[in-house]
Order: sequence, then structure tokens, then C-alpha cells
Amino acid sequence: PFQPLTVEALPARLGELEILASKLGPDSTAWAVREVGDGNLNLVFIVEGPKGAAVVKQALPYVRLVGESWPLPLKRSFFEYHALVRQEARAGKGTVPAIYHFDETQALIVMEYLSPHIILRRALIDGRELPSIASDLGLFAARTLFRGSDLAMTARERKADLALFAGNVELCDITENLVFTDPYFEAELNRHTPELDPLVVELRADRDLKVEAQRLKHLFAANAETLLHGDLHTGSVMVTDDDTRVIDPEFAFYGPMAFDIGMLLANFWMSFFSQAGHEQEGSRASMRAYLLRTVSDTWSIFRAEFAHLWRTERTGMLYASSLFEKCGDPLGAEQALDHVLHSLWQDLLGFAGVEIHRRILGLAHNADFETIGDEVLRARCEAPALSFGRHLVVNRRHLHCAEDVNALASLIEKE
Ligand code: SR1
Ligand code: MG
Repeated sequence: PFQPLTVEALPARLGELEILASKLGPDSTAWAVREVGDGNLNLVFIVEGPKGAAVVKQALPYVRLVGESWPLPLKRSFFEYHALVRQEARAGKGTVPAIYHFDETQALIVMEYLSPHIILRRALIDGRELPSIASDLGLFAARTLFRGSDLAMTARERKADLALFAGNVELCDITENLVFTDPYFEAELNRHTPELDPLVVELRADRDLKVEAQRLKHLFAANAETLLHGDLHTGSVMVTDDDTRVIDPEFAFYGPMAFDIGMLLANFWMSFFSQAGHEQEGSRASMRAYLLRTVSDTWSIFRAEFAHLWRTERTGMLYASSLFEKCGDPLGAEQALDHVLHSLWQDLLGFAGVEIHRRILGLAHNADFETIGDEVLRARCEAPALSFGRHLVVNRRHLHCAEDVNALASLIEKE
């Protein structure tokens, strides 16, 4: 039966695992273990031995952030494991941590210890400008989203995979409620910085906003387009200056492509709005410019790679080349690509808007804002982010390019 690991029990319980013995050294009594999980859901141990180190991630049967009153199935670990396998196959080795071992009963994954990597969100709070994240994450998103869809997979293979991930119901339910619904009414577990009260009342009375948020939820729930990471925020990325790894795909399931990329850009924009709260040690002007550049570069790299895959790997049942290139109409394929990218762009803006709202008004907040101790200053960062999010959700069909949206973010931030 399932038993949660402890720092003390881990060496004895996992000492027999050949792969761990080969990575760390065979004498498990010489292993040093620390629990470092600071996420909302799981236990995470770093295990170091004479030969090297590894990470052991174990799901708990409840939401760690809330406690045992909110049960959550262990099978999320199964979905995380299978998503990591697919992401590595689609985006390439070295884009996610290497997996050493998976134990379904114990809901644990043993994987590569990434060092000296740190969580991207932490790096951005510290004002570090990582040179390759736009490229690494734009490529990761384009390759995983394209190659996991009916654009690339055979219909049979994709439908089988869709059925496999359809069981991730409880984690989808978290997103469906926490992202699309709870921020827009006084849900029990919501919280926000008190100085935001008047704006929060306004947003919760905003009919257009609520209708659009529900339309986005409809899209999220009903458009099983590709295998999503499902929680692609800056806390799900580990970085050094020249290496980027995407972690934690336990929310993986088949949904709309725009969700992953929208969530990612939302987190860059939130980092942008939070910079004023981290200015004690000097100006963050260059960091602000870097973050907006990261948004436009991520989107343009995503678009270019998606277009490249469209032209070279479109082997699935959608937009078959037999209708276009193979009968002398390559422009038809280009026209269809423009349509696909255009709706992806509009949808991602909407998803970005609701992600910003839920991180400020809902249960699960962001360290970007939460580490701003002075509540008045924090609210001064959060309020423009909320207005920006509202604009994205309601006006997403009238926003034409990343540069325009960034210009809007700058304008709202200065108000
Ligand atoms: C109850 S879980 C709250 C949030 O943590 C995860 O990282 C997801 O973002 C989820 O929405
Ligand atoms: Mg996570």
C-alpha cells in the first residue's frame, strides 16, 4: 500500500533500487536526504550520495497547500510520468529532467537532480535576465503542442492517448474551478490583498468579463486539441543561464494549445507588473524591458517553429497535404496555418488574462507578488495587472500582436 516517504525512511525504502544505487552509490546509509517541496501539492526530496544526486518526487493523497480536508488522487503521478515521457520524445532530450524510475503504487518518480538550476520564477524575482528562455520555451511549447495533436499524430494513436489522459479528472477540476470560476465570485478559499477591495468588487460585477471567462472555460473543457503540460507557469521551469528544463506536468491532459502558451506569457507579464515591488536594490527598468522582450520573443519563436512543423511534419488527419501541397496548392496550406495561428493568438490572450486574475484573486498566489511585503506597494503592482488581465480577456479579439499588447502593459503599469 501507499506510504508517504520521510527523510528518515527514504534510504531504507529506496536503497534497493538499482538505478539509485548506481547514481548515488550503493551504501544507502551514506545518502543525505532533504525535503525541499515548496509547491502546492507534493513531497520533493533531494537525495545525495558519494557518487551523485537524484530527486524523488512523491504525490500525497491530498492538496499539500490546504491539507487532508482536500483529497487528491495519487494517480496524478502516473499522468506526470507519462507526460514527461511524451514531452521528452516531442521536445527533445534535455528539455525535461531525465526520468530514472516510476513507482505507480507509491506515486513516486525518481528523476535527475538539476543543479545549479533554480526555479525561473525565483530568478525573475531576483532580477536575473536569462538569455535563452524565450527560445527554449517557445520551441518546447511549439514542439509539444504540435506533435501531440491531430496535426502530427495518427488519429488512432492520438485517440488512445486522449483516453489515457482522460483520467486526470481531479487535476482538470482544480484548473476549471481555480482558474475560470472562483476568482469571479467570493469562493471560500479565495484571498486577495485588502487594498484591492474596490477593484475586486468591480471585477466580480463585470458581466462581460464573467461571460468571457466562462467562454474560455468552455474552450478549455471541450477542445481536446493536444496534450498540454497543463500548468506551464514560471514555477514549472528550472533554469541556469544556458539550460532550461520544464518540470511538473501533473496537470497534463488533452486541451486547447493556447492554454499552455497563454499561461506562460501571463506569468512573464505578472513578473513585469511585480517589478516595481522589487526595486529596493535598484531600478528594474532593464528587467521590465527584458520581460516584455521575452513575451514577444517567446511568441515569435513559438510561431516560427509551429509554422516550420506545419510545413514539414503535418502528417496527421488535419489539413492533409493531399488537399494542398500535393495537388499544387501550397498557398492553401499557408492560408489554413494563418487561421490556426490567429485563433491560437486570440485564445492565448484570454487564457493569459484569467491566469493573471486567479493568481491575484484566487487560492494559489504567485511569489512574484507575494514576496512584496508592503501590502500597499503589492496592491499597487497587482491592481494594474488585474486591469491588464481584464483587457486581455474582454478585448482579445482586437489585439493584434505581442508588441501592441506589451505597449498596453507598459501604459497600464505607468498609470
Ligand atoms: C490546489 S493546487 C493550486 C495550484 O497549484 C498548482 O501549481 C496549479 O497551478 C494549481 O492551480
Ligand atoms: Mg506544480
